[in-house]
Formats: sequence, structure tokens, C-alpha cells
Amino acid sequence: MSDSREQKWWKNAVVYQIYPKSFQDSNGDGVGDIRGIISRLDYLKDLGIDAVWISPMYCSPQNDNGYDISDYQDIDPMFGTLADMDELIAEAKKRGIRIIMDLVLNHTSDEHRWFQEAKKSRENPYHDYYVWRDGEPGVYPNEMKATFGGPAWEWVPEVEQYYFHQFAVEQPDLNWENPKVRREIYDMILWWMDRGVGGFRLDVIDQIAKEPDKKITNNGPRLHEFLRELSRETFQKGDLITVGEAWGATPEIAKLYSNPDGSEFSMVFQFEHVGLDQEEGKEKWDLAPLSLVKLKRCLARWQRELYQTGWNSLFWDNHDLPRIVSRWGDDGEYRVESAKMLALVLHGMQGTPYIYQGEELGMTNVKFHDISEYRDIETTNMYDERISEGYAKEDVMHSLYAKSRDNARTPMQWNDGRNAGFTTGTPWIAVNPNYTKINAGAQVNDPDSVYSFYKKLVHLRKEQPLFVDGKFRLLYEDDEQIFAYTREDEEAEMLVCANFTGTPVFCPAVEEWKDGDMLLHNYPGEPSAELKPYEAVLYLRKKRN
Ligand code: TEU
Repeated sequence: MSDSREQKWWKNAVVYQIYPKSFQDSNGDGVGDIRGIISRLDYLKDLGIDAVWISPMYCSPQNDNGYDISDYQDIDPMFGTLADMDELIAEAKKRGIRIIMDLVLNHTSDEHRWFQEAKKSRENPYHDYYVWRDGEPGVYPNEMKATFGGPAWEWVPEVEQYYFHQFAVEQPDLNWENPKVRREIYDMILWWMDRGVGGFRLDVIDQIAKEPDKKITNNGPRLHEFLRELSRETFQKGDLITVGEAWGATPEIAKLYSNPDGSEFSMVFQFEHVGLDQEEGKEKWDLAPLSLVKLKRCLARWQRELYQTGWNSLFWDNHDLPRIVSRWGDDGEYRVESAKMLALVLHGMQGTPYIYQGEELGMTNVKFHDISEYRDIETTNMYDERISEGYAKEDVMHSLYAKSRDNARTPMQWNDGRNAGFTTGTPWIAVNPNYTKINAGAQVNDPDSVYSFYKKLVHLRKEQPLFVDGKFRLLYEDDEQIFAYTREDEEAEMLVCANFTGTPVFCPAVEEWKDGDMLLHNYPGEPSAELKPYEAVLYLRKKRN
């Protein structure tokens, strides 16, 4: 075992993401909660994952489902209590699972005590916790827009100033220039570390060092100075996994974030591959055709660039993204095959893989008929905006079906019973009607299920050092159907070979590797050089010395 694996447990780990509102309800109020999560820990243990990242459960008015925090040091009653949280940490620990909290440090809720104080007067000690600019009602400091629609500035008559918000009006941005803000944040993080938390995911962390006067949102000049201080004052005092969300990361920047010297984070989420199906210069709703060549080049570049100089996170899905099987796979006839194929292609690369709840079941996007069934603030704001701009309803719905964040947020499909076993009450967002077919109950004991395939992958990673250390090499770079690559170290090499389409394709590498051990395959029997729709295989061979 190499040094890096001994020192950095998270390089060998698989993380599972829970969106708590939609995971498991224990008290019939239609919203998932901590006791629900505790009741499903054995399921997670069976899957074999090492850590669970849970989206925010702090006190929040829920304008953005918990990404608007009103008290960082308490749990929202909707999810339970601090005592429940302590129990969750302890119960997870018993099963060898660490709990990763989601830290939203770029902004708070407008109901946070700091903001309530800040907006009282310019002299208030908390005023400078946020980002204010002078102006007059109706004359904005500049034309910056918020991610969730509308201007990025909101007028507060009491102080006759605008505050800056990169997301919703209810999410005022914190002022990281103020050392007091930073100290409060560090103390809060240390407090969670003392409770036994195993790591943190840092929400939109590349946006904290904004300079709105220069229209700088992410990657501000002081960003890495702030991050190094944050890491020194908190994370480096424990053995944590930390992952920053950085939509604006390039490989160069990611090397800073995930520097092996540990000065910032363990790794970052970068989103370059996620934006490939969006028309350039437009919004995520403006869909461009998918190109496998572009996807491969993008992912391969990240593999190459961070090799031994940083560390990748590997993910297809999260709570903001549509379901991968509906996006790059086939959520109809070849749902099972394509879900497995996508899993293998992702997990075979170098980095720490993340599984988003339900991905291990091959859960799909949802098509609600009416906007009233959608809950996400980004989705409903965009709908209103586009309808008022004259877009046709069908076109807007078409974009929602492809990209709404609610695709990922429908309740976890546990079984084929009422509400998919998620709640005995009325779910806060409707269950995807395909739960009768796609659910955990049908898959956990089926050796051929998507679930079992994920489970094998997770276990393989523990057995094969190549998954962690092997050097990546892309094959067939210009092929629009095949995604194939090798990983290699001094002792062994492996081949991942996948047909990314529903049309058979000839792939000579499969023939060349026939003498290797076939570790995984998403069809029965041996593959031939003609790969079937979405067929994927993993071969390993030892090197002869
Ligand atoms: O997301 C960051 C972010 O930039 C997203 O809003 C992204 O632009 C959008 O989802 C693309 O559709 C994080 C959280 O993951 C998200 O859930 C929060 O809403 C957001 O920050 C604000 O805290």
C-alpha cells in the first residue's frame, strides 16, 4: 500500500450523498428526517460506503431547502434535534461510516440573527457581517444578477443601503473581508468537529471572496488566502475529508484547493463536465446536444492534470443536477444497463466517488405535468421569468424535464408500497411514479440489479489499489460511442470499456484484453468486440516481471 493511501483514508473512500428532505421520513410529516436516516444506516453499510454527506439540516426557513441557514449550531425541528444528530454520528460510527456536514459559508438566511441585527442600523456591530453598498431605491449599485433570478442587490430602507446576494433575496452574502465573520465561522466549525463530524462539504466556496464592485463573484483575489486560514484554523486540527464546491474551478485552481500538502481541502467538486450540454454563453436551461468526445476530453484532462498534484472528486449526480441515467444513459429500455455502465465509467477513474441517493438504484428524472408540482426556488423563478418573457410553456417544461433540480429531489424509492416507503404522510414533493418498478426493495437481494453492481464497484475499490493510484490513459479519444480507458501502476493494469450509446459498436480493445480477469460486466457472459447497447466491462491483468 502506498503512503498516500495510508495517510489519506478518503482517497480510498466512497461517499454517499443524502438529501435529507427526500431520504426517509420517520414521523409521517412528509419530510425526511434524522431518525429516518438512522433507520437506513444498515442499508448504507450494506452498500459499503465510508462516509455520508448530508445536505444542510441546520435551522432554516427553507427558502432554498436548508441552503439558507438561520442558525448554524442547531438542527431544524423539521429534521429533529441536536440529540438526534449526535445519535446519528454515533450510530454511523458504529458502522464505520463518517458523517460529512454541509457548510454554507457564502451566505446566511435573512432570518439569521446576524442579518436581523445587521439591517437595523449602519452602526450595529453585525452590519459589517454582510456586503452593503449605498444607492437609492431603484438605482442598483450595478447590474449584477442573482443566480436564482432578479438583481443581486436588495434595498433595505432602515439603513438606506443595498445588500448583495448571489443567490435568492433571502440569502444575503457574508462579508469575508471582516475578520470577525471569519472567526465566528471557525468557532462554529470547531464546535461541530467536537461533536464528532467526519468532514465537510463547502457550499459555493469559490464565491466567498467576491468583489461586487468589480463584478467578481468567484475566484476573488483573496480566495485562497481565506481558504488557507480556514483550513489552518479548523480542518487541520482533525482527520477530516473536506470537499469544496467550485463551479469556477479549472485544473490549475483545483490544484490549489486539493494541494497534497493539505493547506486547503481534500478535494473539490468541479463542474466542467456538467455544463457540456448547455448552449455556450446561455443558461443551463438552453440545451445543447450531448457530445461524448467533449465529455471524454473534459474528464480525461482533469484526470491527467490532477495526477499526483491534486485529487479529483468523481460524481455524476447531486441534489442540483438531473439524474445521470436520464441525461447520458437511457431511462427507458436500457435503464439498467446504462446505469451500470455509467457507474463503472465513473468509479474506474482516479478520485473519490460520490453516489447521490437513488443513483445506486438507477433512479430517473421526473416529469411533473404542472409547475405547481415543482418545489425548487430556482425552477419556479425560472419558470415565471421565462413565461413572462414569452417563452412557450412546452419549451419551458422541456427544459425543466431535462434540468430542474427537482429531478434529483423526488423521494428516495425504498419499496413499491405507498409513497415508495418514504413517508406514511403526504410527501413534500411527489414521488416519481416509476417507484413501483424502480425501488430498493426490488434490488437489494437481486445480484443483477443496479444496486448490486454499485455494491460490487464499491467493494472492488477496497481490494484493488489500481483504483486509487493507477495512472489514467484515455483510448479512442475521437470515438463518439466508446468511452474506454486504462489505469496502470507498476504491478497491474485495468481496462474500462463502455458503449455510451444504444447502438452496438466495434471495440478492438475488448479482444486484446480477453486474457485478463473480467471483474465486472453489465451483461451476462463474456463480452465480444462488438459491444451491445450500453455494454461495459472491466478487465484487470497483472504485469509479468
Ligand atoms: O449550489 C451552487 C450553485 O451555484 C447552484 O445554485 C447552481 O448554480 C445551480 O444549482 C445550477 O442549477 C449550491 C447548492 O448545492 C445549492 O443547492 C444551493 O441552492 C446553492 O449553492 C446556494 O446555497
